[in-house]
Amino acid sequence: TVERAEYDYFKYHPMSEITGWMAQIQKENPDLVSIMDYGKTYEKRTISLLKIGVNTGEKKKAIWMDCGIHAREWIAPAFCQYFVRQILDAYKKDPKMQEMMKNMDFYVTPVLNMDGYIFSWANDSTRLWRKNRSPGPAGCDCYGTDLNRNFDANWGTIGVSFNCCDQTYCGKDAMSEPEAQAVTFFVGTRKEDFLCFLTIHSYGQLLLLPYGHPNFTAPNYDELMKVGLAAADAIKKVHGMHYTVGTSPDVLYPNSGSSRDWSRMQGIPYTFTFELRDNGTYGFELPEDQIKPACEEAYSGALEIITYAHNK
Ligand code: ING
Ligand code: ZN
Repeated sequence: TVERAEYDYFKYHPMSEITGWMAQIQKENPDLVSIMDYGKTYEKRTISLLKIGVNTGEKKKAIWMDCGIHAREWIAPAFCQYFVRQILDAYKKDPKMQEMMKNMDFYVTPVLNMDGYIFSWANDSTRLWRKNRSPGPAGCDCYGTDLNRNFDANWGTIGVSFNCCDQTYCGKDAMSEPEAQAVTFFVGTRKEDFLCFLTIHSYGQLLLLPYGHPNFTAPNYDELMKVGLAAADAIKKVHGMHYTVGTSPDVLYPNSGSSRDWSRMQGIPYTFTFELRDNGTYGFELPEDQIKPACEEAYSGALEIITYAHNK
């Protein structure tokens, strides 16, 4: 047999390697992991997720995690991969993870905005690409819609741009983009199952809760704050890093059309945006030697939220 080089979780990987990694994880864990294709990008790439859990034959609760909705935030796909490895490893020895994987399925999308991610790998001048790669409307020569402004959650009302050249261009209509449609359809058709919707970004070291629109307050705002603060405490214990918890208007600025707001409006109770390291020293170009600590602390925070949701 040919010895396969071990996957390096502490380097950034191009899309082709991440796709290969997904296949490898499925092959190595056939009883726990399956790959589901649930949409196409603008450039017709297949969007896939890993479904991870024990096949009990019963109806199960579910956890959503997506990474890489913004192309340049490379630590996010690295985190999704680390997260998958950690829960599969924990399953082997940790009775709590065994219990959680019996009761819940984890749906993890390592790279949602695949076209943008590939573009950000193309050369130095495209490294900081954020949006997807769909062309603008007639008369506008720029490319890309901000997928985290394109969801059907008070779409186009605040914290967005209607200029297709801007970083926060919200698209022609709510849900105009195939990547946003894919998440909407997949999660929307199973919304009663999902306890958590975790969407992973960088940077800023924040745990953001709904809503991004300042006129609306989540019905469980107090509980979300409590859980978010517990997650920030868990994060701090790992490497001493400080994460700020709150809604985006309270912490930074308001926005509309985010996937987190949409998922909360669908009735999913525990919805958070993670903004991973750092605080701006390196920004989107977080050095590879910080991948490990960034993932370790974020794993601890995510697990705090997931465990709370499971036990509730
Ligand atoms: N931040 C997210 C964005 O979509 C966000 C979330 C929204 C943060 C509003 C703060 C205020 O802009 C990044 N980094 O993408
Ligand atoms: Zn982002």
